Amino acid sequence: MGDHGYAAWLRYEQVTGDSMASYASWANEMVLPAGVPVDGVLKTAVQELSRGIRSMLGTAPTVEHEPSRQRFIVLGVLGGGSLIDAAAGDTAALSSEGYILKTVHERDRAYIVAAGKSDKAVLYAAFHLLRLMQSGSAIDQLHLMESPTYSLRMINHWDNMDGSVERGYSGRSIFYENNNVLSDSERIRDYARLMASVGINGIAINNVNVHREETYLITEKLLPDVARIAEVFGEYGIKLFLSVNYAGTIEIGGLDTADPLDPQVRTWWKEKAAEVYRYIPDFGGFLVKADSENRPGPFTYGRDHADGANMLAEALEPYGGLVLWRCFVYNCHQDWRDRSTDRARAAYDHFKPLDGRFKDNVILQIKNGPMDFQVREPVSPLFGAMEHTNQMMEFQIAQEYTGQQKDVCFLVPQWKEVLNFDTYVKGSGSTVKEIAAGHVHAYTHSGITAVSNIGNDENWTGHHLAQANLYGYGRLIWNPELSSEEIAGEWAVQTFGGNEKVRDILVNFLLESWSIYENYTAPLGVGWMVTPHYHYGPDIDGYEYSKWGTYHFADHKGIGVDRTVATGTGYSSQYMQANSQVYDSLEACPDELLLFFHHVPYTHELKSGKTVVQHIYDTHFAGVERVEYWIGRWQELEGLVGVDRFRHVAARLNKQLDNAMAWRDIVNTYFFRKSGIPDAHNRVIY
Ligand code: GCW
Repeated sequence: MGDHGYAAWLRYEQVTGDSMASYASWANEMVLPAGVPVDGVLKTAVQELSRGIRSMLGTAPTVEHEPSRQRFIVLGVLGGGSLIDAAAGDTAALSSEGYILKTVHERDRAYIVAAGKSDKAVLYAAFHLLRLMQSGSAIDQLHLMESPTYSLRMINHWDNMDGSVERGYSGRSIFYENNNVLSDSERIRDYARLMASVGINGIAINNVNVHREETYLITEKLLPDVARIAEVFGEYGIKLFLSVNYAGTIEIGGLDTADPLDPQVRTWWKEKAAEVYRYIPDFGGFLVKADSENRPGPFTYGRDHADGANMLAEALEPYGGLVLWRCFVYNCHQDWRDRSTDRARAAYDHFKPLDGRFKDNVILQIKNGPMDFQVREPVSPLFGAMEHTNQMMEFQIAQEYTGQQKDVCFLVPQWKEVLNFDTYVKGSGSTVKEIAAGHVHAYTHSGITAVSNIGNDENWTGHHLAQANLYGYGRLIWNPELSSEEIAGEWAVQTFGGNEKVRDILVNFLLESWSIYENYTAPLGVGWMVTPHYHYGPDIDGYEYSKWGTYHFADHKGIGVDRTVATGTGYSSQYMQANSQVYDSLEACPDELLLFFHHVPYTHELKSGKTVVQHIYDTHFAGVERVEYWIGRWQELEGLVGVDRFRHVAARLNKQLDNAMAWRDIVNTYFFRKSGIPDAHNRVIY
């Protein structure tokens, strides 16, 4: 089974060579402080550590209260026993999910302490120790202290109860089938393990588009099943969240309104919250898509988003529950003839004026870009712009617009660019990374979430290499200082073994893959040249005359969206001055975002010295060439990676090549026909 990728990065293959003897010397015995009940997440930590060690070394450690050997591992909660406390030192800086990993050498014995501030932290410590062993790192001089940077580290599933997954590219849902909840599925436990191993602590298990059947998830009809999933998640330190239907009162509550100020509506939600917490005492909260893409919301009643969110927040407040209120709100019935409406402006225009009006247990969930998870977008100007309102970032691990897990596109470098973006909302250093951590504004809750890329395909993510995005997302939001290269390297070694050549090829391919994908698809930040609805292959004008607010305005002279203050939609003014003046200026605007902010002639010269149209030709030829190059490099791995995974990736790379060629030829031909300007290098354009 392992060879088909089910184990993902938790393969725990037999360790050989020098490390084997060293690891075995420590891992024969696990000491747990006496008098501490080993249940819940702590029990999971013990089980996971034993399981990993057994798999890597052949025997599981014995579990003792008193050490009987000269070398051993101590596992437990800080403050929970003399061995731990003697080793711990000053741990005041650790958060409640933080831990230490420390090797202690005494005169006649030595031991590794894996200890955390809470049971959950102990589980994270156990997974960290296993990760070190799985990647062949030395463990005899450990001196590590770790706390996650973000308190909410979430995943959102767009799974429907009929078993389909909206924007899913890896099979069907692991949570539902035929409108039933698959509450007894082992696979859900295996998924929880994978997620806990990279520090995920909250998962919303149903699509933000809540249809009829899913509306019942918060009722007694389905809560017993949902509670069973919550229990499994709970054993791995993960809180369960549900997406709710804003119009629940009408659809299943027997009321004729969803007005957030209506007392009956408020009472209904309070009753629902009470019911949910009766079944799931540590329930995380509600995720809400309201007044967005035809979903119901408070606008119908002349109310605003603060009214809607606060009504739900009031219901969850007594239990410590959260409302994750999405800001993906825009006019999806726009007339393309109307040049005054700019979808990119919408989130900021809707939400910024509401700053300070949301309750403390509401968090606004904001997509990383102002449009919608394109291969390249600027960072949403709403992020950080509301000093008195909790916010969290929403990424998309699912590769909706980035190759749909047929093409390789490692997104960690993209997410890092977003996190490192300086918003200047409180002067320089106000990066997205710091805002999401609650370090810039004093948020009561904040963090990062992302749309999942998994399904019931045996390898979880469709493409084996798409597992790197899932792994990388978790690692990055635990510690955003990790480099893309470190993350890719960790993943490659754990997933494909320690062979250096395999690691190098995987890491270098992953690191280049986003730029390759960008090269052969929509140029210079303009986005949206995809097949409508499906969002995979090229269709340059597919969204050009549609209602979705997604236009590139290409004509025979030029292309791009004028979002400047002087002559365009003024979107650029939503940024702080340090950024808006850069974006607003044709000279200063970075090349990769040029067409997002400016409409320019094809002959406009980029910073690179090329004209726009020549850049389009060059990048599209280059993109295809690099796919061909990596197909060749992958072939070098035959015999070095398992045959099934080797073939699977090889087959997907061939599909990627077809896709890249289709993009190259259609994009190049389109712009050649529009502009009449030939390629400076006379390559084939149709
Ligand atoms: O990008 C769009 C997707 C929709 C999705 C929506 C959203 C869940 O194409 O499928 O709906 O974003 O984020 O709400």
